[in-house]
Amino acid sequence: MIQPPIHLRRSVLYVPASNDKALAKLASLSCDAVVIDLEDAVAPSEKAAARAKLAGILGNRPASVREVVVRINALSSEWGADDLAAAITCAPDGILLPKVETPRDVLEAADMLEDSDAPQEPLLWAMIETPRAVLNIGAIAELGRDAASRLSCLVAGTNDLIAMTGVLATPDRRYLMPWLMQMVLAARAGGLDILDGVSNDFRDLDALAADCGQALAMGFDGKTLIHPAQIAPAEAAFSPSPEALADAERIVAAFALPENAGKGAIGLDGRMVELLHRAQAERLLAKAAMIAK
Ligand code: 1VU
Repeated sequence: MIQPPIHLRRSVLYVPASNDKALAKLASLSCDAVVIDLEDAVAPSEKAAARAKLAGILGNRPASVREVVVRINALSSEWGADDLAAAITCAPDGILLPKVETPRDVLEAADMLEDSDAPQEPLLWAMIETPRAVLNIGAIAELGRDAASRLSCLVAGTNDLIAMTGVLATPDRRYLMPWLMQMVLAARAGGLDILDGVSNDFRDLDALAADCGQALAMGFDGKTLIHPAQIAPAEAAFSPSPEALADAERIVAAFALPENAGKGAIGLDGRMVELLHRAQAERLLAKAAMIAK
């Protein structure tokens, strides 16, 4: 199993590149990543103007955001190639590709980055939001094993998936669940991060907290967001709890005892812990250290 590098992607906020007020707000926000959106949040008549703003936005990166990602329009659309070219010149940390349906869709963007002599970053993020993408998810995620693909993160696009399949959007997401779990499994197989889709009711923070708790239990690394009020609940849900951290410290300390040297499995507090649990504990502690920074 591949252990991907640890990124903090608990809270990932979409900001429409056409919304000057929201862009100005960024300076006062702290979250793990922002996605500057050129796609769905931007009307066709505003696409070119929004794209022209990228250099200014990236040149004035918000200080308390770890990653700045640009969501371009699909490369098959009339705007995609210009969006990608503009994004490359602005050197974001990532480029989010919408409507990815096959590995070829990712490799096409990776090839364009390679041809432009872009450095190791930007990494590529891929939206999984169509029935075809779900059916091809194993092959898409497998690209995570090939560094040349630059693929780093999958993003569930639940709004599109609901619209395109006709499933009923229920609060417990029961009809989406099989597809979301397929995405999580594929992401793990490919060594990729995976983010949950957005919660549209941005005033209902209790419902958001429930969605985040569910996404954490399903194995997601974080949540995509549409409003600043959603940042704190997402970060609370996807940060290791004090109890989990205390347990991780106990596991690491137990394996470090001289009597446990060289052992693959030990007893701790009446349960078996194995080296895989120590590896999990170390990852959790490393994540907590990144958050503390
Ligand atoms: O405090 P201020 O008045 O200065 O700022 C407002 C508002 O500008 C700001 N704000 C944001 N800032 C940064 N990023 C955002 N996404 C964002 N949203 C709002 O926060 C202050 C309070 O805002 P508000 O409560 O008055 O809300 P508004 O009516 O201004 O905005 C609501 C919407 C939903 C329109 C806004 O939050 C928004 O545009 N969100 C992002 C929509 C988007 O990007 N959609 C596409 C991605 S989702 C998708 O494609 C699914 C896969």
